[in-house]
Amino acid sequence: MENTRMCAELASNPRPTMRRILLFTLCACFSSTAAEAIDPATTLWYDEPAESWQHEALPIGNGRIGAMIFGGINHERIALNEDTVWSGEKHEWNRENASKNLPEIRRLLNEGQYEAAEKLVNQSFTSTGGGSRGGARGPWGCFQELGNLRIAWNSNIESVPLQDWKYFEIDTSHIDDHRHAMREVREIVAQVSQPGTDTTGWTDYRIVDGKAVAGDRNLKNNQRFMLHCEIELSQTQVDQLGILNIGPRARSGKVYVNGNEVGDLAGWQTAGHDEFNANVSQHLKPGKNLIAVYCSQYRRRGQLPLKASLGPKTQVGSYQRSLDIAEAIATVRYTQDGVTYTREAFASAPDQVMVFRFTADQPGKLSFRASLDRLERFQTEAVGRDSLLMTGNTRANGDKDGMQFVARLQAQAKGGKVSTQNNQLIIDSADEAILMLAAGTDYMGFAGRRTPDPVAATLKDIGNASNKPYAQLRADSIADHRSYYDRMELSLGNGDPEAAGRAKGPTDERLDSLAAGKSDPSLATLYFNYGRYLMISSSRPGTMPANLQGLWAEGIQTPWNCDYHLDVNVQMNYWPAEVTGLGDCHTPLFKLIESLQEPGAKTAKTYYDADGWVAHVITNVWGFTAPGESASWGATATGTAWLCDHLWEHYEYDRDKEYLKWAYPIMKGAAEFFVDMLITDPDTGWLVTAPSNSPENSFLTADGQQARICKGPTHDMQLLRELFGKCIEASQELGTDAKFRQELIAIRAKLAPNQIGKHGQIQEWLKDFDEPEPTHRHVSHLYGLHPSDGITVHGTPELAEAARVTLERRGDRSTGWSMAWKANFWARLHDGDRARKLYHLLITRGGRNLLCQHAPFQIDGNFGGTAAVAEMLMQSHSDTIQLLPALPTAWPEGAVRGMRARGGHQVDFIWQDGQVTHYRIRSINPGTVKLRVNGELKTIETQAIQ
Ligand code: FUC
Repeated sequence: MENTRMCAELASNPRPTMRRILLFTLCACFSSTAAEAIDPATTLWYDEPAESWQHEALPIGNGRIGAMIFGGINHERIALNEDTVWSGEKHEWNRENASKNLPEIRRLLNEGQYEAAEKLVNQSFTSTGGGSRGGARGPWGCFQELGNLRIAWNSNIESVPLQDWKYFEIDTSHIDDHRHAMREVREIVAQVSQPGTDTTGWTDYRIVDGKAVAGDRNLKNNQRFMLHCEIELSQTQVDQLGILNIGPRARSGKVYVNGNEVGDLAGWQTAGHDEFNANVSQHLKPGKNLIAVYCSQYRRRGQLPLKASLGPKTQVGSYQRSLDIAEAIATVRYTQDGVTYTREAFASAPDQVMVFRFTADQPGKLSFRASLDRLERFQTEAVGRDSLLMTGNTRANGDKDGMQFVARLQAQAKGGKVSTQNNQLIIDSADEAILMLAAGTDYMGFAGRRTPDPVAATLKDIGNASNKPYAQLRADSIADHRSYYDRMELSLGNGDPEAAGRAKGPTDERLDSLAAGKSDPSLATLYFNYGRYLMISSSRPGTMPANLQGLWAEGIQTPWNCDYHLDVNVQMNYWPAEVTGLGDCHTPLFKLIESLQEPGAKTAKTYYDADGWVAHVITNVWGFTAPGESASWGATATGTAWLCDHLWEHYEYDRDKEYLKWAYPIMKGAAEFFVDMLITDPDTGWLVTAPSNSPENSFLTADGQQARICKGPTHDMQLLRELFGKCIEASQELGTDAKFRQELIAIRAKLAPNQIGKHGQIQEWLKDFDEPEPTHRHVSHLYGLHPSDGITVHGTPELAEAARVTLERRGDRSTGWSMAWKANFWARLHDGDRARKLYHLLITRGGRNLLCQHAPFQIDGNFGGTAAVAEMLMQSHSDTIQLLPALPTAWPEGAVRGMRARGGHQVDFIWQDGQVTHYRIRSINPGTVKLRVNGELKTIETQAIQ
């Protein structure tokens, strides 16, 4: 239990009076949750299975391999991932001789001809080969699913396959008026989903064994279809059947049974699974039944649904699906026909396998089939009597084979029998069954497993793991996870008795209550803890860095290729790492940064004829560093400076000079690039970047041009002040590069400063342009407020006030990550209540599984949310530790153990009635620190960390 652990740790390390007071009070703070079976601050749970991968399924991961667990009763889908499964390949994206166009682009910018400059950038200064636009099918590539482990439970009742369909295309292309076309579609759908519909003129469409054998055709963009299937059911079938399954490729649309709408085929831009399962038993009747599906396509091509069946309805009780984030174990439990079934799942880092255990409280009750599949390009074969091997290749470019991927599954059973049949594993009448899954690819890039033979590597993994008893695998996995997770602890209390009561409910009900304005401080703690859980699960030393969805992806074409965006997203992923004690989980990002130097040096030469190295807005696992394919967003070159801030921050928290010796040359190379790239703005004499964008935003000039390409946006200048400043500090720390340091000091002084614009806001561009979209999601010109510290409440109050105006003008509601960033901004402005408001918006507008929704699912907001709570409770920028700088009034009491502060400190503190009552600061190098606490600024001596 939370309090016991915290007390035990403190007790094992006796200290003078302050320590005893802390010990006593921390125990009191955490005692109210001690007796609960489910800790509401560390457990997500639900009373029904998940249907949606991105909104409901629960993630597990060991940093490298992971899964999303649905907890289906008759059919369980476990969506699998491995962190290197990428399509694409190495490619030359730099545009030859691009730098020849630089003088003209800059001339146009200097003359205020922004539209013309943008046109020229589009023609001559973007990446070649379509850049990221080719997605999963081009060389740029895309992170994608490994596949699915599917478990089908045996049932005495036969499913009815739905094989004979008819379809027709709804053609509204002759109607010019969009609204009229939509109305017509709705009318047609309403008519033909009714029983008794005339289907003359419809085309036959027959599916056998999951394949269309007649009427097969692809959906094109924006085509709309109706599908119809008639089935005759007996009274017995109506009594026993009821779960309608349709999938996996329908993208979006609706499903009707006998004229009743029974649900949506949800989808966004991925060609994902989104299998539709719904209990339709109340709509079935003896005799003829009509099932109708309306399908429409959002952006990408897909196919008509290929699998459809009507399965047995299930009588289950006491269903519970949960994820314990302190132990990293997912559990599904339910009772069926008097038997209680329990499934446990975890991704073990020490053993490099995912483990799934199935038990029942009566012998011989476990009978199921397990299979491995993927949306494309795979084969699954049985190996021996107890294993399956799925192999395939992603696409390198078009149909050419790319990297090889492997998933290997092995079954063990107590009692009963394990066999293979039709490339499936059959578990028959077992008392207990364990499935182990190993995975890998032959990607040999900057991180990941790096094996040329993933078939052999996975065989070894399974061999090693299967020699360990389950209890040992489980205990080792928990101990390993806890070695990260337990480094920090937070309590925001449980709130009043009503709030504490609500906190006992399922997570989705807690979300509804929070959205209705009811307080639940332990849900705020849960979301904070979940960010740490997701970090430990998706980014560990040696793994790939967490991408846009961490480690989890569904389908082949994933949103934004699930890549690394360098203009906020990948950085936000790592905001909570250092402060919450997970500095080693930060290191995969450093390997990515290191790997960009070589391709980035080529890009620096080709585009800017500059030394050093540079990357722009996006990168992938193939070393992409060129500008993005469109001038509207692709020209920002300071993503590299932002990445280097992370290199420095790691040093700030750890004070490890050996590490700094490794990191400094990378930072220096980034700075050298900007030294060459900067130009003097003829109007002001300031040094500015050109060309650039204020990330992804556009502006209106006084003469009515709408443009995005500019010079010296505030964001760039804040970043460069910081990069140069950190290089100056680092070279001093290392006693090196005195000459370069002097050069940087001189250049830094000439960088365009922060300016306050006509609304009293921080000006976003060098000139005070108007914004066509004042509520744009990016708030890049407040980089100086957070994560940087160029703008602070105490140091630059006027700029802090201007930052507040900027935030008011931007508004609160936005994409997931944008709200997370705003929570951090408000914390830096010391407005705890506003920060909490943004944090709650982020939580309540996310998935039921607490995954942040951009939408779609994008993990940066989860990490940004965790970082925001840390910023509300403790800040350590500008050489001062501040306790409770932005405490929301709704969190009047709480406790923190093990938060990290810049300078190499660990901070514990307790507060009551909004006032810090106890604190303790321990340091790697004990000495004096400046501390702001309860409105007082003082200098204190710190203790050594033991
Ligand atoms: C940037 C953002 C988008 C999105 C994408 C992945 O382009 O502007 O909102 O988060 O990254």
